Order: sequence, then structure tokens, then C-alpha cells
Amino acid sequence: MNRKRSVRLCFLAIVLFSALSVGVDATIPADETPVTSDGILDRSSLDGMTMVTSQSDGLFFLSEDGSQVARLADEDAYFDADRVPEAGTHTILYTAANDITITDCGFSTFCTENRVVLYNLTTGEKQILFSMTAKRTTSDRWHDADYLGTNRIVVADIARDRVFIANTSTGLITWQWQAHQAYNTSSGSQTAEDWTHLNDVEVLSDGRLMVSIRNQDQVVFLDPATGINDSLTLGQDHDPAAENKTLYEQHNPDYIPPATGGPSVLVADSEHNRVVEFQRTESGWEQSWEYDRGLNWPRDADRLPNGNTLVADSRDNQVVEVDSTGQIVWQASVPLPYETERLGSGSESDSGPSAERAGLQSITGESGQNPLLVTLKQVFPDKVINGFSFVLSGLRLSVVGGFLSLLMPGTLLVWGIAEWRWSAYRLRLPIGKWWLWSGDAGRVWTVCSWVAPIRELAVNHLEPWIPALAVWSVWNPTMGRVAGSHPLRPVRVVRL
Ligand SMILES: [Ca+2]
Ligand SMILES: [Ca+2]
Ligand SMILES: [Ca+2]
Ligand SMILES: [Ca+2]
Repeated sequence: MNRKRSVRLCFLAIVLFSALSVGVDATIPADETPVTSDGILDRSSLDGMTMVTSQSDGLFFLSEDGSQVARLADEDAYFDADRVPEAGTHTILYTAANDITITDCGFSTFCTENRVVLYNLTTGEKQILFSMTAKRTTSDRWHDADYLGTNRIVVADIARDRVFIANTSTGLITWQWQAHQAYNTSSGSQTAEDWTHLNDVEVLSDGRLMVSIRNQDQVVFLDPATGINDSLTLGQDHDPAAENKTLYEQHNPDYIPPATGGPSVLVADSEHNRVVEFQRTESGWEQSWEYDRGLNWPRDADRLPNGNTLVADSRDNQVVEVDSTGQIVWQASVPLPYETERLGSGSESDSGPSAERAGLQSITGESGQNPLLVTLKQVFPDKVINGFSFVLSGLRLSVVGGFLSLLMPGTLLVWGIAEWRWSAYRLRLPIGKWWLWSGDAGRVWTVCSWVAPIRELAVNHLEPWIPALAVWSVWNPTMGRVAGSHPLRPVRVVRL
């Protein structure tokens, strides 16, 4: 077999494999549940139901057998949601984000409107308590706000690296803590764009606040008057050389108080693909429980009153309830879940015992990580993988399936270029040589930057690819030939 035919067969095999992977991977069921905004649930059916927020597909209500009862889809992305009996028996508070256009947002690019909403499940009455725009469409979406009583909320303001308390009647911020008060810019992501990714806040019964500062890999305890109590901080800022980090880009820590076996903190240790609990002892925080069987970027874990743990397993597009032996006793499919609540069992882990109190044994050993996903995470930055998983969940594809499916257009492109170069044809563009040599990255980038949507797309999603595009535009092999690097080669010219 000659060499070209072997290469062609190889290309064909990759294309077929890629096509097949898309078909096999489309495992997230399409949602057939009618969407409604008006009184989505009957009041008799609330307790025992599981509420799940999805970052891509709405707010889901699931029955005890895991089937979908209702779905709310008023907002682009839902994050934290809590039942708030203080505000009404059938009322929830949720945090959501909606992308808005350049003209409506007041910034020079597309932006996000973050909002905190009270919603009555049985009447459909919706009240936007507080909203604020932020510059970026993905990294600036608020993930959490909690209800503090009439006209008071606390917000984990991921966009401005702070926590604040607001009066929702006047719209005024009455207290705030800025991450700059305790951290310098060499910590966390070390970028201005998504420095801390401050993603969760919880007010404790004594008035202290527990805050998750994701990119610094820390859960901190704040005194509203004096700031962070360093002696209570759980986790250390990410040290790439450290083998055994305490937390790695966590989400949704829950404080379990002494009355139910704490102080302990149950947290979704997302990049470690586990949920973990730390008990406070005389010598500090000690790991008291861990569960990692099959989890793939979990972002919420709630301890239920019976000692089971309810987990939003984000990249596996599912929610699971595991018992003390590690068996899955309940599960449901939801695209890119952010967090989950079992209605009737208190908010988060409010009514659940600590692992120590419940006598839970750690269940570890089986990583749920697809080996290809592990490799992809070594090659691409977290930001790319996370952005990709968000886009793919809308297409009902997993991260691995998405990358495999990209092989098809990529291979067809390379195949096409190879066939072109094997042929006798060469391109001659109807423009002068000056342009052929001016295809440098800076010029291309400048031209593209004039178009705001392209700039926004590039900044949010394509940043890691820009160096590759720059190399390509400089190398520019087809144009180089026309410009004379092979002047003696017979060329059949095609005019465009
Ligand atoms: Ca919640
Ligand atoms: Ca919270
Ligand atoms: Ca939780
Ligand atoms: Ca929860």
C-alpha cells in the first residue's frame, strides 16, 4: 500500500471513530418536561422532592423515583437555590445569571446580569430582590446568595472578589469584605479576570461568615468586624509542587455545628473529584470522611438527616445520594448540575449529622475519571475544560465525547490541506505581496478586535488558542509558496 493511501485510511478511521463517539456519548436524556413559570408544583408534593440547579438547562424538581416533575427555565444559568420558609412556606431563593447585550449592559462588551430571586413554587410569584451587572459573561456569574431575613441578603460576589450584605428594599450595600483585605494578587489565579472565584457564603448562627475562596483553595471564617480568623482557615493556597493539597478548587462548603456533631465542614472538593469532610479538633482541621467513588467534578454535597450524602456530580451530569456504605440509593440525570437540595430536610446540611456523629466510613479507591479526561486536564488549563463542559452540556455531550467529536472537523481540515498540498494546485490570491507577508498575529488580532463579539468570544473562550493561531498566520505555508519560496516548482494556478 502506498504511503498516501495509508495516510488517507488513517484519516478516514479517525473521522469514523469521531462520528461514532458522538453517537455513543449523547447520554444525557433530552428534557421532555413541560416548562412553566406559573406555579410549577403542587404544595402537597414538595417534601421529599429533590431540587437541582443546572448551569445550562434550568431549575429541576425531581420525584422520589428520580423522574422529573417540573422544570423552571426563566434564567440562562441557575446556581445556588435554598428553600426559605422565613419568606414563605413554598418559597425558594435562587441566584441566577443572564447574559445581556452590549447596548443594554453599559460595558463595552457583552456582560452578565446577576440576580437574586424569591420564587413561590406553588403560585409562580417571582420577586427579583437584588441585581447587578458584571463585565464578563462566564467568570463573573454569581454562584451563591443566602437569605438573612426580610430585606437582607448576603452575596458571594464572584465578579468583584468580595462578600457583601445588602438591604434589598433600599438597594444599598450595608457591609462588605473585599478579598484584597487579606490576599495579595500573587495568590489564587494571579489574574485580574478571575482572581479568587469566590463562590460561596454561609452566615453561621453566631454571626460569623464562612466563605469559599475557590482559586485560593481555602474556606475561611470571617468576623464581620475584624475579618479572617487565620487560625480557622481550611486549606492552603494552591502550590503546584504540593502532592497532598487539602482542597483543590472547592465549591459549596457546608458548616455542621456542634449540636449535630461538628464543628465540621462538608465540602465538594471539585478538582480532587471527591466530597470530603473536616472535623475541628484541638490540633486543627482533621479529615473525618471522604467519598470519591465515580465522582467527576462534584460541586455540592449535602448531609441529609439520615446520614446519607446528596451530591451534585457536575461533569457526570447527575445527582446521586450515597448511603453510609457508599451505595448509591438515589440518582437522577441533570445536565451540568450546580447544586442540589432535598426539600423538607433543611437547607444544605442544616439537619444532617457530621460524619463523626453518623459513624461514616470513608469510601475511596475508585476514581471516576476517564483516563482520556485525565490526559485532557493535563494538556489544557482548567478554564478551557470548564468552559468546554459548559458548552457541551447544552449539546448533551460529555467533555471526553466533545473532544473526540472535535477530531472530525479537525481531521477533515488537516486531510483537506494534505490533499491540496499533494495536488498540483496552488493558490494565488488577487491581492498584492505586501499582504502575504503581513499575516502576522498582531495585524490579524487587531483586525479581529474591531469586531466586539469576536473579541468577546476570543477573550472568554479562545484565549489559549491565540498563540497557535499566531504561529499559523506567521507560518502561512500556502501563501509562502506563492510569494516565491519555491519559484521553480511547476504550479497550476487557481485564481480565486
Ligand atoms: Ca443551596
Ligand atoms: Ca450559601
Ligand atoms: Ca451543600
Ligand atoms: Ca445543597
